[in-house]
Amino acid sequence: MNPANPTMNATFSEILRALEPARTVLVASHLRPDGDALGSTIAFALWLKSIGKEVAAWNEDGMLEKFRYLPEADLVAAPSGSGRKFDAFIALDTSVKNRLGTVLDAIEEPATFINIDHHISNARFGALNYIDSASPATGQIVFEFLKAAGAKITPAIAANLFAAISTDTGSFQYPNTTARTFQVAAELIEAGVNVGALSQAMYDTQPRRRLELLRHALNEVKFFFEGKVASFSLTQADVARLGVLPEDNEGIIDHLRSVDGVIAAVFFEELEGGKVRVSSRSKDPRVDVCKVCGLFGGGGHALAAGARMSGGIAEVAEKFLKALGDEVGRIA
Ligand SMILES: [Mn+2]
Repeated sequence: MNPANPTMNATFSEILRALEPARTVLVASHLRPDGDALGSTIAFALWLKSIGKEVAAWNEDGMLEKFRYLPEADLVAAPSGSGRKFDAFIALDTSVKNRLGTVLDAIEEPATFINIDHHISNARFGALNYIDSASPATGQIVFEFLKAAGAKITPAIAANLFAAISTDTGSFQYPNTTARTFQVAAELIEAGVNVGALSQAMYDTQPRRRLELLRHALNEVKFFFEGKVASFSLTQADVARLGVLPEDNEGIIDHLRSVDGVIAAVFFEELEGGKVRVSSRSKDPRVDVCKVCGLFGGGGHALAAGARMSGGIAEVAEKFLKALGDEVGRIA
């Protein structure tokens, strides 16, 4: 089943053929999941169920509270058991294998390991890989795949894919949003998405503690390199004081990036055990934050990337900002 050239994508029909004999299938996505990871997972799992497969949909973090609005959200569970056997395993939206986290600890590696993703830094760890870095969301690839499979796009599948694509494109605003993305969105709406209700659930329903986090971020924001870079930090002490959950952090960085003159924004989050989670965003394609994160063992997309670094938060911030300054300086 290994393609002769690991840098080449499997075709949709090869993936379909590989799935055909499978009775039990596991679908999973990266830890600290976003809307694309969870929406794609549920949509794929719903289709597999509709064709008679026995399906598990797992994420290390289970189903996050803030994505409970996704239809059939209960399908997603945290991994359970050990040495679990599945005939096939589909990893979605996951750039490197270890981002599957504890999902990997619970299973025996299946023969049919399928990796579908849109991260340019994807390590092609599957036996069958379908990586399209031109796609703005894994959800858009899953849509194309389901169309190729002749799947019926039910309202629940449609809403999950719409949420996946909407959240990963910043609501159809990021530069990788193409005419095709809007065509796919239109087809999903025709298949039964209630855009108003779904968008309100996605963008206008945040817990108050997230506003407290935003207040903290706006108080703490610092500008560097003549205002081209903005960053803020969140320590464990801040987390305890504000009572925020890891899932609250998503999107706060966009407020920094949105400032006129800022090209790149960075968010440093102190984790337990002497680690720091770095999230970075760029709004100029010439400033490649994936490259900068790559210097520290991370990855992602050119305009949105992350890394986990060891060390104190101040020391990590200094190191990262220096490297980012070099990248930003190249276009000055
Ligand atoms: Mn994604």
